Amino acid sequence: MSRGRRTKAQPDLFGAADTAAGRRAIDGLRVLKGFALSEAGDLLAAIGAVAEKAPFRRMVTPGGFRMSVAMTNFGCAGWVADRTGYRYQETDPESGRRWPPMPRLFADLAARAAAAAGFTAFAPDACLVNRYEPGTRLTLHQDRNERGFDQPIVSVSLGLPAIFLFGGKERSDRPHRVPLTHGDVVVWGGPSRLNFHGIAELAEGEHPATGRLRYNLTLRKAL
Ligand code: MD6
Ligand code: FE
Repeated sequence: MSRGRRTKAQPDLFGAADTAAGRRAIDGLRVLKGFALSEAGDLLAAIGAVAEKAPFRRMVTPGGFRMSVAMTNFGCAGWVADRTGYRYQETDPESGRRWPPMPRLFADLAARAAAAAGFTAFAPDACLVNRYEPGTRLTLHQDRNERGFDQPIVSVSLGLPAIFLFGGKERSDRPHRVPLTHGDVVVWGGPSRLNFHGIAELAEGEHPATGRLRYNLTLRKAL
């Protein structure tokens, strides 16, 4: 990764992204432990507000499977799945209206996290919100519906802990297991941008901020 190269070692930023085999971090993946902790309450309040305008829904994949994770979007573009495919679109297919605008807080946080990982001037136009209950999971996938892959993706974890599965270029590559907890921010870009990844089945639990739920925000430059 050329733009994402950090100039000096910040071991705590790598933290959980270290491989079991050694201290080497996973290429292109930065885990900023607790980066969003002080803003978590505001982020959750905003998620509650968006859900009133664009309710969480479980989308159906082109293969005909209903996803176990419920989703909604903020921003100029929202990620959707239906029987015809996966794409970003400017309107919510449930209502026909535009997605609720991205709160300033989200774009600011994403830009700060991206900068901390070496990506300057990140300006997201899409924020996908995932909601997990214990027992739900996100199978290995690639994020390739964005128009370009030079910008990173900034991902914020809230509520129940999860294991982020970070695989390779092939679906069959055995993934690393990266634990993510409330307030963690992942910045991902560069050479592994198109690697397969997912979320392991969420364990049963109760979180003071979200109860029996995990939320994940992924902020992207989609258009
Ligand atoms: C999640 N995240 O954490 C699922 N994709 O709920 C993703 O699929 C993801 O965290 C691209 C970049 C960062 C991510
Ligand atoms: Fe993804």
